[in-house]
Amino acid sequence: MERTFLAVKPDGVQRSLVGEIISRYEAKGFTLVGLKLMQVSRELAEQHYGEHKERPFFPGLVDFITSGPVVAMVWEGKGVVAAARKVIGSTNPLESDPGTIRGDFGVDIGRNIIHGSDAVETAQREIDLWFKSEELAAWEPTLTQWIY
Ligand code: FUP
Repeated sequence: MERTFLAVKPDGVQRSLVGEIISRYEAKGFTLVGLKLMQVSRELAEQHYGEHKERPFFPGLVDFITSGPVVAMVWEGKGVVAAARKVIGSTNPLESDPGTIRGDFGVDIGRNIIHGSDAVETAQREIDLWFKSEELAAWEPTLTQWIY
C-alpha cells in the first residue's frame, strides 16, 4: 500500500491546527502509520530541503522549520501521495483553493502550515529520512472494508 510523508510545520503546531489536519486525513479514509512531535535539527532540515539548497529562500526555510516543534507523520492508502497534496493545496496559500489546508488557513508562502511529499519516490526518501522502521506501525483498521 502507498505511503506518504506529511509534516505539520512550526506555524501549524503553534496555531493549534494539528488536530484539524489529522482529522482531514482520517476522515478521508487514510491510515496513520507513523506520528511524532519533534524538534528538527538543522542537519535534518538541510537534508529534507536539499533540492532547494541554492535557492535564495533556503536559509530562511531552514530557520523556519527548525524554529519550533514539528509533527511528522506517515500516512498510508490508495493514491495517498497525490491525494494528500490535493488536500494540502498549492505551495502559495493565496493561490490555494478554499477547502484545502493552505487555502483555508494560510496567507504566506513562508508560513504554509504543512509539508507533503510530491511523488512516491520522494515519499520513500522522506519517510526513510524522518522515521526509523520500528517507529512505523503496519496495521489495518477494521473499517477498511467500508473504504475499499
Ligand atoms: P511544496 O512542495 O508545496 O511544499 O513546495 P516546494 O517544495 O516547492 O517548496 C518547499 C518550501 O519552500 C515551501 F513549503 C515554502 C518554501 N518556499 C519559499 O519560501 N519560497 C518560494 O519561492 C518557494 C518555496
